[in-house]
Amino acid sequence: MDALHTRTLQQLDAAHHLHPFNDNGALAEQGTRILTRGQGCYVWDAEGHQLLDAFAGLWCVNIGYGRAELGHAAARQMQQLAYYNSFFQCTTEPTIQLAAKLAELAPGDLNHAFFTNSGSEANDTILRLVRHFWAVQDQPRKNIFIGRHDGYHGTTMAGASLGGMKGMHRQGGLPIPDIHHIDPPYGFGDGGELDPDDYGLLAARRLEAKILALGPERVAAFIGEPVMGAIGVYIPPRTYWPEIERICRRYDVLLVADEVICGFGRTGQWFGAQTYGFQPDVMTLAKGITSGYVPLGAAMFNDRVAGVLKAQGGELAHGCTYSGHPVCAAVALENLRILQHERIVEHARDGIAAYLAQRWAELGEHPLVGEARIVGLMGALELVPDKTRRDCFPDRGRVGALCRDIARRNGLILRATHDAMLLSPPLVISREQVDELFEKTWKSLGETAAAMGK
Ligand code: PXG
Repeated sequence: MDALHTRTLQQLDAAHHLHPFNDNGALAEQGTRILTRGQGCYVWDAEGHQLLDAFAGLWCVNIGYGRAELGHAAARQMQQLAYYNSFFQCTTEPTIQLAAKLAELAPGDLNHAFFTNSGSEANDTILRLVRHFWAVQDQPRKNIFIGRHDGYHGTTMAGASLGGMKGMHRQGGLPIPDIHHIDPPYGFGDGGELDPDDYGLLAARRLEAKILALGPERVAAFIGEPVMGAIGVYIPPRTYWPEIERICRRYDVLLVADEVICGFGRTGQWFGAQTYGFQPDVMTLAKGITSGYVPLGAAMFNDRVAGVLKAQGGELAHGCTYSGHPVCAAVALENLRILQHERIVEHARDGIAAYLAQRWAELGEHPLVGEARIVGLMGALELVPDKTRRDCFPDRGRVGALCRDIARRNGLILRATHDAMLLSPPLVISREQVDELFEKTWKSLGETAAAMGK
């Protein structure tokens, strides 16, 4: 793209486009970065720079960029039947096929899909339908959801309320009523010198204490990301989820896994719940379901919940114009076909995860890194002022942003949350690209330290 055209677009963007999760005043001054092309694990910007996308867009481009088959699937479906809805006793073939495919892939008896356009809407959906599930069984007061401080479940009123991001709660009067939060499992910041297995139990038992404080007859569900993504890839100890599951069963609290990031291979299994050995009653999906090629989300319900909704729920007063959109469903089916046919999840787990973990651990040797953690193809580097301690930088987020910008100049996209550098590459990343990732990250850490005068 020529420089003049790029500048014109930046001016139009500054004048007319409000960006999510940006300081729009500052962005308009600075000029947005325009991405123009993607192939495999790389994207190109308007200035022609090639960038290794170690973040898979926004945790979503699991099969990598540029797979023409997905475009063909969309074009075929658009020509045949661009749109029809799933209201009023209707639906379309790809929508049905996708519901059946998800039931086959999802663990246990999560056999029933409700479609949305995003992960946020999937979480709105489960909040309403789970409350309805209890209400039609004469338990309308069993309506409280428990989430985690610093959890991320989207940006709609319900999604942001279920999440525990304080900065989000401050905008728009959140959380909405009857949503509570417990502290997350964050070993690096909160685990002290405890053995990880003991810390996992301790962190999980915060749920039991909260349920008992509220009264089990008030608590409808617990929701959590198997690995907390946006806050900084908090990887729970292996004791955490089985204990959460035990507690949920004991008090008849539904267990909701938000698999929006973890789903479709990110943690090395198809779903994070499989990596951590627990069985959700309800699961929310988005992102990797289409590898980000088109928007789509889904809520999956087990036989118990769907059975009650079908037998006693009456008309579900819930749904979007595009619930089960046939073009999005066709693209999702093609994406899932490729993931299965090319054994991409297995490749990620058996072929690349161990090598990536080894190189990621080497980055942990860097003087700026307090901890390097990783599960499957999802990791974080905690940047710290003093490697021998776990203190944060006083001006939280500044060093992370600095490192992110330096990495960008070095041809690498990493996300920064506060001062943690986050990793979530396309699952198709090769060994050579892992080496490139290592080199560019190491170099960027060095330049960050130098820029800080270290
Ligand atoms: N649940 C989880 C676990 C997510 O990570 C959502 C729900 C919401 O999905 P939608 O499709 O409505 O965005 C997400 C989204 C970040 C970042 O900065 C993460 C997300 C979205 C935007 C930014 O890491 N995750």
